[in-house]
Amino acid sequence: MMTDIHFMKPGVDYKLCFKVVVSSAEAKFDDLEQTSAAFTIIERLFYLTIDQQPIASAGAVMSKQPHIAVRVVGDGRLAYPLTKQFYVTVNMTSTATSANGVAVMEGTKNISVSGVHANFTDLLIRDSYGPGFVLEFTSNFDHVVSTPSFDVAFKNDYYPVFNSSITTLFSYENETVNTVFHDFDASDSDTGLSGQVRYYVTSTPNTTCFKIDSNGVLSLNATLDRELHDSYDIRVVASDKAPIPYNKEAVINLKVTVGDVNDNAPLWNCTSDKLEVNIPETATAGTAATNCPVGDLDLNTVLSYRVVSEDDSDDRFRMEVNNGKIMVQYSLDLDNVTSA
Ligand SMILES: [Ca+2]
Ligand SMILES: [Ca+2]
Ligand SMILES: [Ca+2]
Ligand SMILES: [Ca+2]
Repeated sequence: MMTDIHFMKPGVDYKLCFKVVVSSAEAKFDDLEQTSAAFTIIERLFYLTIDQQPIASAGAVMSKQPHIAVRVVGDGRLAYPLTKQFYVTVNMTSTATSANGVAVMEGTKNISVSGVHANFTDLLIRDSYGPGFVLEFTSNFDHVVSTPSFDVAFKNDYYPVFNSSITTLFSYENETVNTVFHDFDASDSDTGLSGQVRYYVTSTPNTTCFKIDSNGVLSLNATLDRELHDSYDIRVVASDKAPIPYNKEAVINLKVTVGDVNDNAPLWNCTSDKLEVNIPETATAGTAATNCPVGDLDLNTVLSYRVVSEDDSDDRFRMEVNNGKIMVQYSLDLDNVTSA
């Protein structure tokens, strides 16, 4: 089976003649000859395809240059051999909404087809970035093909890098606003906006207690209250200044522990500041008349109790210093007072 026969010129009444040729003529092969029916060779029609789509960052030679191929209408095969010289010219259109200027394409925009390929090598788009770029390729025989709309990125090769790996911070509650926690520093190897770093901080639970300035100094923005939150998970982010979504970020996750300060007065666990109790006169000495302990929101609180004033001339009650219970000290039976 022959697989690579081709015809250089169109025409009619072509025939293919096949016969056996042997090195030493022998009469028995003389009649092994066959001629095909007449057929017509029509002119090949061509079209262009984009075999490599461009990938571009603004201001830099495209990291992937467009590669164009000439193919045959019908079976789509590469158009080997081309008998005429082909050229391909590229033009750009842009509807980029985030463009920061008028899009300009530079580089060699008209190249000759080598074999069946036109591979651009030095195209670059500058002064604009964002989605909505289209390249249109036209041959000198008016074949046209266009890329899908594509995105020109803002050139940004490197992520910011923090120079510290701190993971925990501590602060007592009630520290004054602007108290500094840490001075972060991050660097970025790009040039221009892509190499400049800004900082921001977020926290869980969400709070505005932390702030970070343009130099990376993390400090207190509002007073902490350990009784509200005793720790925070915070993210310190260094982002370069390339426009979103082309910016790159580095993150440090920190646990902030809030230390306790004795900033709460004890509170009776009662609903009012006046407590009335009824004690049967049969209550014996050592019975607790009340048990209304005190709570304190602060940590590790040691409480002591004392009576400030009393109307108990018979000394029938006493308060326990360590737990605040008011105990019956003598029998309340007025007819039979005995010592406890
Ligand atoms: Ca960068
Ligand atoms: Ca507090
Ligand atoms: Ca406290
Ligand atoms: Ca306290």
